[in-house]
Amino acid sequence: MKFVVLTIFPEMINPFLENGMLRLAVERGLIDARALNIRDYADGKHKETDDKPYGGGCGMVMKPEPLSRAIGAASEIAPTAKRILLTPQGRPFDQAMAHEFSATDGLIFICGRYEGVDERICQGMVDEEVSIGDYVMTGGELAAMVIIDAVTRLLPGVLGGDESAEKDSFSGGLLEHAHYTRPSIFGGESVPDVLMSGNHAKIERWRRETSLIRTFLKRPDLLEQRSFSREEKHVLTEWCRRIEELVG
Ligand code: 4FV
Repeated sequence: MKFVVLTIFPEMINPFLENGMLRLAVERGLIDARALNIRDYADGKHKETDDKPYGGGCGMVMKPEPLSRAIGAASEIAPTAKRILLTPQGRPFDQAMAHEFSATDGLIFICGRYEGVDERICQGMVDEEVSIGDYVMTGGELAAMVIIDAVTRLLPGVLGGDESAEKDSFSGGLLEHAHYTRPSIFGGESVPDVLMSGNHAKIERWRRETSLIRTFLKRPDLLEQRSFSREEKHVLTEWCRRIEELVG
């Protein structure tokens, strides 16, 4: 899978690609990721990539010419890649979109700075606008890295055998169950006995049940659109029964 990040700060991106899971994915040839400096496609001795906004007002806007050339160069590297503009106005990024993107063969990220990019780029050279959250950052670079990370870990062969994306939070629409490791007692708190029982059927049921209850307690919104299995209905009604018993 190819990732091309268009930015005026490639030095923000390269260390990210040279560490951890991303470095392994590059070394295993599972991804081809690079940053292109938009300034390399700017004109004049000052290589301006931004200018004052027409109509006045504060802040600067990214110029269309350097961006359009950089997008052209990126499309030569990854001809079928989706061209994504990172912006608070975009489609909210989530695990479902991460899976959707992981099924494509490439993504080109346009990282805005200042007030944003000239609208003629948005209209003519962008396939999708994506937002990582309802807040305003100083640039799109962090958003590009968030998406590259969440997508790359879904690619076959990236997460080793002992790690799998299948049991992720949000896969199956539920938050992940609690995790414990040695020591068995820490801060006076012991690990739930079921996890020490070696009874995998019981362990799997405990994990499904705690995922469901944690989701109910922490992110009930995730359950609104969700249909429940017979076991899940039983777990939730059992909890309601106990609560009603408690409150009498
Ligand atoms: C953003 C977000 C974001 C807005 C102006 C870049 C900045 C600057 N990108 N999700 N939230 N972008 O705040 O994706 O150009």
